[in-house]
Formats: sequence, C-alpha cells, structure tokens
Amino acid sequence: VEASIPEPQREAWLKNQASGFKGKDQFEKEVVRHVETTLARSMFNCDETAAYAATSLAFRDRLVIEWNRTQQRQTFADSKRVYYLSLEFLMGRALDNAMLNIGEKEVAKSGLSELGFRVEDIIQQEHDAALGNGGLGRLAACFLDSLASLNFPAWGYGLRYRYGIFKQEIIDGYQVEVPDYWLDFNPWEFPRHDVTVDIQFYGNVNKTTDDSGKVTAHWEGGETVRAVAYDVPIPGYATPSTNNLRLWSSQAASGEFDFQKFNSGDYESSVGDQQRAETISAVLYPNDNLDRGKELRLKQQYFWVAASLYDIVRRFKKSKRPWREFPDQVAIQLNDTHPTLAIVELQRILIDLEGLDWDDAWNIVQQTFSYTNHTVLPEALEKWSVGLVQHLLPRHLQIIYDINLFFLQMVERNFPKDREMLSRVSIIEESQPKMVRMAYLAIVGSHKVNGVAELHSDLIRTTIFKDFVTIFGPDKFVNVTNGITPRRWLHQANPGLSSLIASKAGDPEHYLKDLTLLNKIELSVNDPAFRKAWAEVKLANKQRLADYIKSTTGIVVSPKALFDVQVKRIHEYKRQQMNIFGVIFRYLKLKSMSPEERKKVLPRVSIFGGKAAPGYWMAKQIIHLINSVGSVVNNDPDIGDALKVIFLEDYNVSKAEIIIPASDISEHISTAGTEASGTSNMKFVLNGGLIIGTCDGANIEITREIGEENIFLFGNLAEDVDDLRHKNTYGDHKIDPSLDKVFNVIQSGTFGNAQDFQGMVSAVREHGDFYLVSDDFHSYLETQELVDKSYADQELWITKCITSVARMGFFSSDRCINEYAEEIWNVEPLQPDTNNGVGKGE
Ligand code: GPV
Repeated sequence: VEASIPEPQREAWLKNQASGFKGKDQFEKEVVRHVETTLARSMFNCDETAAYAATSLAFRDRLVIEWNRTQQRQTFADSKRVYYLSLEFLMGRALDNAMLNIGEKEVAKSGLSELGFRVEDIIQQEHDAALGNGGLGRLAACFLDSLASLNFPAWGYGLRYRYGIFKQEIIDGYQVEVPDYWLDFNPWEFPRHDVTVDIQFYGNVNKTTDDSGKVTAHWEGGETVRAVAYDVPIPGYATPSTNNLRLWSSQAASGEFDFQKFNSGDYESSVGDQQRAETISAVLYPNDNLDRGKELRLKQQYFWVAASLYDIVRRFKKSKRPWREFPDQVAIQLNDTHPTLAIVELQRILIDLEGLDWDDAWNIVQQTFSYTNHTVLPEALEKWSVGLVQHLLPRHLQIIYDINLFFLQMVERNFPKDREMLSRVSIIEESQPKMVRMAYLAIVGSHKVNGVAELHSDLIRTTIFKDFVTIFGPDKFVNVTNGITPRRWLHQANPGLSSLIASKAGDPEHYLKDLTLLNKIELSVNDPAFRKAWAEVKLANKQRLADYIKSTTGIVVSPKALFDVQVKRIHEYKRQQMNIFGVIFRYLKLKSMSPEERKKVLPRVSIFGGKAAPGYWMAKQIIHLINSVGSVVNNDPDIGDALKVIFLEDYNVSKAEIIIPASDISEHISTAGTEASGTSNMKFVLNGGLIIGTCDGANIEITREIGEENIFLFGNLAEDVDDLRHKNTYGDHKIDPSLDKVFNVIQSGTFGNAQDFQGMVSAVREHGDFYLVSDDFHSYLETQELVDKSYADQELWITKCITSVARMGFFSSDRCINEYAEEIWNVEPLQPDTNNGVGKGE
C-alpha cells in the first residue's frame, strides 16, 4: 500500500498508461524496437533466435498489460479465488498460444513476413516449458487455459524447476537422458524478488502454557530456505482475462549465520549452503505414476506448499475478514496427494500462529481443500515414513497424529462394531517403518474427493477408498471427467481442421468456447465437398509428420499408409509391449506372404513415442525392443512400405502438436482399470483420428459420446481383472498361441540379443502376466484386423471420423472446469467488463 501513487499524481499515470501494439505496423515497430534496444542487436545481426525473442517480448508487453488489469480487477472485486496446487505444469510453448489466445496470429504472420521471417520458424525457436511428466502435468496446463478463458479468478502454484523433464535421446536403440536446461532465455516469467517467503525445515517443537492454561506449540531452530516467486502470465482465449501461474524458486535465506561464515573465511561452506538451498527447486522428479519416497522430494513438497499457503493467507488477510470466512474466499485444489501437506500447514498456521481452537481451525481447513485422485495403482500412492516427517517437519507430524486421533475417535464412535476399520483407515500405517498415508490424509482434510473419469471414480469409491465412503457418506466422492483445451489441441495444433470446422460450426471464437457447437459439422457428414476437404486436411497433417519423421530419423514413410500411433509415458500398465508384440506378429505374417499377396496389404506405419523413468528397467527394455524391431523391419527388403516402425525421440508437448493431428488410429490399450482417464485419447479423436482401446478410463465415456460403431474396443473388462490375475498366478496359465510365436521369434535372436528382452517375455510367461497381455492378445489382434478392413473403406472411415469429432464437445476442459467450479469450489467467474479496477486501491 505504501508503494501506491498518491491520488494527485495518478492523473499523470493514467494519461501515460502503457499499451501494447495494435495492428501490423505497430507490431513491426515493437519487434524492431526490441531487437534494437532490449536485445541490443540490429538488422545486420538478427537471426531467428533474436526474432523469436523480440516477437515474444512484443507479445509479452500485450499480455502484461491485461495481466495487471486482471489482477487489479480481482483484487478490487475480492471475490472467491481458486488456487490450483500442482507439482507439475506441462505447459509446452507459450508464444503460439499467446498469439492465438489474444487473436493476433495473423498480424504476427504478416508482420514477421515483412521483416523477413516465417511465423512457423519463429514459433519453433521456443524451448518447451516441460515442468511435468505426462498426463497429470498436462491436465494442470489445460486447466489453467480454461480457468483464464472462462474468467475465473484463479492462480496456479507450482515449483520453478531449473531442469524440467529430461530430454530423451535414443542411442543404439537405448534411451539416454540429457538434462533439460530451459531457462537460458525465458521471456514468459517475471521474477518477483520482492515476493519471498522464508521456509523452515528440521528443528524442534516447544510448548508453552499461558495464564489461562492454553497450550501453544512453537516450532524452533532448524534451517531456513528462501522461496522467491516467479510469475507466468496465462492468457485466456478471446478474453482480456490473464491469470497468474506462480512458481517458487529456492535460494539461500540471507541470515547472519551465513554472513558470519563468510566473514570468518569459511567461504566454501557458505557457498555450499547456497547450493544446498538451490537444490530444492533444481529438478523435476521424472517418475510418472510412481512414488519413490525420497527426502528431497518431501522437501520440495513442503517448500512449495508452505510458500503458496503463506501467499494465499497474506492475500486473505488484506481484506480483514474474520477467519471463518476463509473458505468463502479461498478454494484450494490438490492435484494428487503431492500438496497434501498444505492441509497440515493451514491447520498449523491457524492453531499455532493465529491462535484458533482446533475445531474451528479444522472446519476451515476441511471446507477449503479438495483433492483429485489420479490413480489406483498401489505403487503410485504416496506414503512418507514417520521418521522422515518427524525429522524434517516435527510440528507437522504432531498435527498429523492429532488429525488422525480425532478422526479415528470419530470412526470408533460411529462404527463401534468394526474394530478392524480403525487400522484399515488410519492415516498412520502401522508397518515397519510406520508410514503416513497421504491419500487418507488428503481425504480426511478435504470436503470433496474426485476421480478423473467415471470408471475411475467408481473404482476409488468401491476399492481403495471404500471405507471412507462408508465413513463420510457417498456425497464426498464425486467424478469430474477430465477434459482438454480445444485452443491448443485443435486450433493451435491443427489449424487446417480448425478452419474447416469453422466453415460449418461458425466463428472459432464461438465453437472453441462452447465445444458442443462441434455437433454442427455432423449435418455436413454427407456433403462431398466437406468430406473431400476433410481428407485433404488429414493428408496434409500426415505429410507434415512424414516430413518430420524423415528429417529426424531419415526414414521415408508414405502419408497414404495407415498411421498407427501410441505416444505416452512408457509403462507396463499402458502396454506398449503388447503393441510391439502385435507389430512383430504383423511382420511375421507379412514375411509368410508371397510378394503378390504382400502388395495387396494395406501399408501401416507404427509410430511410438514416450519417455521411460530413468530407473524403470522394464520400460527401458520396451523402448529397446521397439527400436530393435524398427531396425529389422525398416531394413527388410521383403517388407518395403507394407510396414514401418518408428520411434520418435523425446516426445513432448510441441511434438504432440505435430503427431496427434496426423494419426489415423491411436492406441489407448491399458489393462482395464489401470488408466485413470487418459487425456490424449480425447486429443486424438478431436483431431479426426479413431481409437483402438480397452474399456478403461475415459475411453468408456468417449464411446458413450461418439457411439460404439466409431471406436475399436477390445479386451477384458475391469471387473474380470482380479480373477484373471489370480488364474494366471495360481491356475494354469496358457499363453496365447500367437503371442507364443512372437516370443519364440524374439528368443531366436531375430531382433538382437534375446537376453536383452528376457524380462519382457518372462513377465508374461513366468511371472503371472500381471498386465494381462496374453489374455488380451487375441482380441487385440482381431481388432487390429478389423481396423485394417475398416480403413480400406475410406468412405465409411471418414464418416466415422467426422461423426466422432462432431460428438466430442463434452471433453473440453471448459466443461470440466465448470463442473469443479459448481460442484467443488463454489466460485464464479469475474467478467472482464464489470470493472477494470484501475486507480482503485492496490
Ligand atoms: I498418479 N497420471 C500421471 O500422468 N502421472 C501420475 O503420477 C499420476 C497420474 C495421469 C493418469 O495416469 C492418467 O490416466 C490421467 O488422465 C492423468 O493423470 C490426468 O488425470
């Protein structure tokens, strides 16, 4: 408030308000100005990197102005805000997105062209912001786009990793990890050196009693690390609303201690302290769907959560409302259990620092938080050892024990006959060592818990969280089916299809904000001109991918072939191994044919992409097999164009934008009941590709929306998985004969040293086939044959594609965010035209 300009001087400010470029001429002027001043270069020294930098800065100026206005408007309105806490935000590139969301891409295109550049080349200079592993992190990024586009007063809170997900190189068929240093030049972040929070770790707890007998806990000693805010503007689509993503970076807290060390000549250890502090936000943990229980990861979680809560509480306190109104002003969504300590931290703030009674504080906490679960896989459910929590966060462990005590007392009162219930639902697992079950803590501390697709939400209600449904009642557990932003995943990735759709569904500014309007294209499904244009768009997208494949792998693929794509993190449950076994089966079949027969076969290109966690041995073996099969098949003169096997290195968001629009069929083939939702399934269908998939995650709802005649479903159902696993382990486990043939060929050394792939084979043959690859293999092959037959009838195929796209409106992340807003957060949008807040207060 002290920094606020006094009333009499404000006129000078208002008169001189900054404004970004308007129109092509001003855009060019701004680009040249940034090249010649900000970058200190000239037209004799302006490469594409410099042009990218200057273009980004010109757009950034536009964004910042609306961003400031949005923040002022939200401060002035002081209405309820949403805070989305996520350890991952897989944002991808920002420039193209900013151009399209602001609606100035055409201006940039013609302006850049006059200055001697192609907008596509400039966009490609940008390094992806890859602060996430896969679906969970990308979901957070789609949510930010929807929150801004729908004008919700919302903030994202995350960590500013110096290294995002590693860059993947394939060397001799093996994955090699290379660090992703992405901060060299990042115009999209604003360091806020004035927004810092000192975060405490370790130390001990002392209790004092005042005259009235009230006991207060004091967390003392230990060490302090400073969190510095870095803000990233998030532009809404076709609205001035521009929200904030705040990422925390760790640095050493300047304390006397360090100065003493420094001055006393202990320079090295003073630098060491600094490096240790910076380690906290140094690197994203590269595991997807896996918890490894590392101390540094717990430090990251508390560091981020404590800084974010401090920020949220500070903002709330400015409005001078009583504490009980906190949940009317603040909704905090926990993206998985990673931020669960926020529950404990808010309780600590309220009882230790603000002096509230336990029960009053706990009511506020429960009404504030809600928790999204993204998996039922046991190895992904977070647990922290009591000893580690005790050491790092001694006061928090006490509070966790108290939360558990009061919770278990409540359970005991309500279910006195069920003694076993207490140990089943206890937040503390009485194992050796004892563990804190973070999902249970998240459930107990939240008012709503949601799964991310109908099947998944049913599964959490009936399996992993069953007892909690009994305890809290069914209303606490809801479903919010995931969604994707059609701005990035249709308009940006597939401009050809987007403008073809616009010719029937109306202005993109309408249908991209109400995706159900896509249904208008179904009226044109039989319009020959529309169908022809549709096929041309797909072919052009396939040509674009074929060019990319040629330039990165040297392999030539025909855009007329059927493109079969599986791109996602490599995981046994996602079953890339089943896909590659199927490819091998196809190869064997082609080899057994006469050259004449082979000519009649529909050519297919099998495209894979995805990273394996560096410590995930089996996933790395899968990558190796795919590449080994590729080098055999692609160089076999018998095969020619009939089959190509491509592994695309370093799958990431910007590569997805090229790959997804080019797909004819994509594979979403997880063992039923294991993939919580999947979101790329939605992206592929929205881009005019069909799906081969299991009855899992959102595949089921996609089928409901588009019709079962438009999807290739196969395999066992979730309800049968337990029995099949039991049979595979204890009964007689017969391997599918086709799969057996494939295994024999692998073991004969056709694809290199059989020993290299022994793990994958024996997982199925000898170790119970936990992911039911053999059980589903026959059905998979049959369905792949059906895909071939269907594709041969191009007319019917195009009908399926158009019909499917027309019916995908449900899967917009806007629908999803509106459901969260209504069912969970109880927040309303703040329309940008109501008041721009300029000159009012802060
Ligand atoms: I837990 N997910 C992820 O990407 N990483 C994780 O660590 C966990 C979940 C994914 C699920 O696997 C997908 O099924 C889901 O669509 C996505 O989260 C978003 O909900």
